[in-house]
Amino acid sequence: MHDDPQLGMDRSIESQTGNAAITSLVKPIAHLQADCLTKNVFYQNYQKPGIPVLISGLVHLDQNWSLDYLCEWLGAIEFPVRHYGRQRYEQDKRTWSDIGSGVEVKNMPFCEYATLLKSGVAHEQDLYLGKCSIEHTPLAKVATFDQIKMHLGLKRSITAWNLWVGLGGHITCLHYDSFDGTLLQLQGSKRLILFPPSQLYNLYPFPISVHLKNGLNLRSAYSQIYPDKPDFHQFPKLMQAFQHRYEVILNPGDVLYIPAGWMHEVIALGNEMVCSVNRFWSIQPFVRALFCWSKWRSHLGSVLTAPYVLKNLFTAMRNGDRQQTLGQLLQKL
Ligand SMILES: O=C(O)CCC(=O)C(=O)O
Repeated sequence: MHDDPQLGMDRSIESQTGNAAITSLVKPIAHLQADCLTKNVFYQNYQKPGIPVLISGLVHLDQNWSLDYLCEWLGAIEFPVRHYGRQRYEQDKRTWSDIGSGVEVKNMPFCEYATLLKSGVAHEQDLYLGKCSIEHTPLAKVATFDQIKMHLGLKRSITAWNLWVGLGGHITCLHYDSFDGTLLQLQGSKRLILFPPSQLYNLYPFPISVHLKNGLNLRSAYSQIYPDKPDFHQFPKLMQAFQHRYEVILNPGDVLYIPAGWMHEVIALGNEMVCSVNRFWSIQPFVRALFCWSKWRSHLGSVLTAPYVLKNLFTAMRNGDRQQTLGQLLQKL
């Protein structure tokens, strides 16, 4: 199974490390128009070997997915908004105690979040509405994202469609998922940096033992490095990973297929609201799932959360706030 395709013209980038500039290549992701992509071509060339592909023209967005439009549909519905805080990006990630869905969240109606986006508070505090299911919202009725499932012949979804809303400048840090994903851009643009599964250990993922101490707050699926400001002294194996660095820009209507195990960092571009939806799918064919070490590694990490989860539940039961603790745990899953 090859997971590092030569898909087009490479571009070189320079990174500064101490006094030396390191030149490495950036590889483009394959980019196809939906009408050139049959189910069979998608399966044989991308899904079966587990190779990302950018597809344009698959979804026709007949409205502007502006903040006002989202407010019309979601206004009073409460969502957990993640509070990342800007200062964390100045720190060494090895000092972090939470990441991704493990960070502190505040539940608020969508319209309140929209006000924070407009006032600049969301930018100052790096607030992000990440991976929120739209299944039980009115948006599920208007959104016709299932064209993606039909066109690509995807089977067995693991999640419903999830909403991601934030401001340009927000970064979803380098991580991999245990399932295949389809990310559809609705408003604004995103830049993604990707690395194939073969580079997992050259990207310094948090060890799975972090789950013993931090439960689901810190995730072993995340990398400890910053791909846009790499520190080759602290993380020397990164030089090898950078020979396998891919980049792609997602614009409204574009769909990116991200196979399980591919590390990806997602950077929202511009200064305005940026919005996408994604959905996770079981890995097909089964043989790719079987040999997807990243997936097994994540499952092992989840098993290691057990002592932390039990300890917290036990404490919550003693303090009488079992329901709140259970709710918080479920939100992190
Ligand atoms: O859009 C984002 O911020 C993150 C999306 C993502 O990580 C994914 O689709 O797998």
